[in-house]
Amino acid sequence: MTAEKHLNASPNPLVKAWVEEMSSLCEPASVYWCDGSEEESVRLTELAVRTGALEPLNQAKLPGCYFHRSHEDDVARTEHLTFICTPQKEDVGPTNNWMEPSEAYAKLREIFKGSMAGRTLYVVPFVMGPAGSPFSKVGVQVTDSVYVVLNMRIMTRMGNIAWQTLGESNDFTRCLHGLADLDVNRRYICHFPQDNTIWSVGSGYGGNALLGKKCLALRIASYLGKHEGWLAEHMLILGLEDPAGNVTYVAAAFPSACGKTNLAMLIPPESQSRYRVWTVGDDIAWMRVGEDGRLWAVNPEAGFFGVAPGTSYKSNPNAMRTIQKNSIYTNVAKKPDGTVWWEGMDEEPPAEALDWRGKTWTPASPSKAAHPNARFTAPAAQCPSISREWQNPRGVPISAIVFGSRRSRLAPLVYESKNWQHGTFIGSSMASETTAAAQGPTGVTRRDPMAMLPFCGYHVGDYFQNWLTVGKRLQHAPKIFHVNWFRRDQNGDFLWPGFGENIRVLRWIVERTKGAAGAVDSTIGYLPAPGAIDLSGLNLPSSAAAQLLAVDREGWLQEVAEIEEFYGKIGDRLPAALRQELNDLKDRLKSHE
Ligand code: SAT
Ligand code: MN
Repeated sequence: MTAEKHLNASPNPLVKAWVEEMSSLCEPASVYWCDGSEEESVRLTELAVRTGALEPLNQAKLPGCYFHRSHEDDVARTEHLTFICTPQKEDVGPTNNWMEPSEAYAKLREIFKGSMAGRTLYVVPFVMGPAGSPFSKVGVQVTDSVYVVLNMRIMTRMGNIAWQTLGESNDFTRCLHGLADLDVNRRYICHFPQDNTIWSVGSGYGGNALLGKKCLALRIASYLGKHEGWLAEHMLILGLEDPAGNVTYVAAAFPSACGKTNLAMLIPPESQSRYRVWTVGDDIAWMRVGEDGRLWAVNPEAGFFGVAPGTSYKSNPNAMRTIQKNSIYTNVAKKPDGTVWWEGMDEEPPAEALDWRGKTWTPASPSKAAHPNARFTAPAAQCPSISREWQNPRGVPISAIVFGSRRSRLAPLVYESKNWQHGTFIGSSMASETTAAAQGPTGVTRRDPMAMLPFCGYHVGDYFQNWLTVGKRLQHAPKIFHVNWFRRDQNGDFLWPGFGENIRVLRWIVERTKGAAGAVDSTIGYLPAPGAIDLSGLNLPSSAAAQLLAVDREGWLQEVAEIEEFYGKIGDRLPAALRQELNDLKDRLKSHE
């Protein structure tokens, strides 16, 4: 593994020059160019085991599976340490942290300087998007974390395919990542959209470190999408197959840890078994206007980085089956037999285990065995419900877009927007309760437009405008919906059973896109007509059904006031059309006294 041996791995002189520059900054002992081969994966996994970055799990029960424990204060994305670096502060808008690019480069250069002494710098070439797709983008990540390399190998198309895709072009995202001393006070995740560059230091975790994911496929890609006329969204993509065998594609945005993976892999209950859900993606959608005037989507990723706690054979059997082999488990609990456990796995808690910190845990322990944001990394191809179309370079045509939030009150189970502009308004003004996917308090309601609050790489007002502009180019625009599985009753219990039963709501959504299924007009949009959602066999009390679809006028007027406050922060880059939608909503609510 000498620098010499691998320096010719990329035929692209621009890549070579950039890697040399990064290497002279970080001063690693050696440079290793990844080729993405199976043989390489075996070798790097062995190395990771030798150095302690990975522990092998029980290879008879979980073949090819490994376990990783991250640093105790490096277990989730750190939004307050994430920056968009543009020359003008105004360009990042009110929802992003800003740093001036030369200041950011200087600050991070200080931390990177010599930080890889005695270590290996891995060059990880990768493609986001299916091979040969016009959607796809190339990135090159250099990193000193072998755990990151092995995760990138699952999450992206990694290796020589990237050099073939890139050719002699300069069109690649330059991703520099280093663990440095994992000091939270020297942790920065900086994006330089104008330079197509990402520098991340001081974290080895998920969205902070796997730079193809949130950093490239959302923050940088959303900026590219603005300039190139497409959408990069925090959305799952699924196909719903009806009993006649027709598949309708739906893209759905939910904030992190709100059930995107579960919805994307849904298995209908027995009573709905004539329907089937096919998984195209569980986290990110890149969407373009096709020549046919429809919206086409690809999943830029090749794997799932899913939340483990709560995942069980009951809540998500497809995910459980996906992660039985060739997967990396991060911050879960480890059982004495070398298998894994987490809260909500729906299996007897082990009498004794090692918790995510590596300490002995028993069911009597006051703390959780797995970190609430513990994760699995698994190849998408292993998913039993993976769609036949998931690697189609053309993508899949989207008939419905769904915005989903986690709200104990107010937002009904489902409603439909009147048109693209109204749907954009609904997405732009959505709010959700925070989860363990990001550091900070959980359960706090915050505006999270299109579930992109932490991921929009430029001014949120311009982002809304891009939605409206893309919509104008769509001759056959998808219908836009809002869902909320998380509404609670006065006792704090969930009103809706969720999980597999969500198929009933998906069916209504898909039927609406075909002009079927009944709806009634309301002040906030179209609600399902009584009986339009199939509730047979659910045993849902009729009061729950009514509560799920209730529009609480007082609550919505309060909501309007909060949206006004949020819109106020956006300032004059807020599209006038959205302000108009807000005023119209307010008028409708007021006139219904
Ligand atoms: O840590 S990640 O950003 O990759 C996962 C998530 O928060 O959605
Ligand atoms: Mn996500």
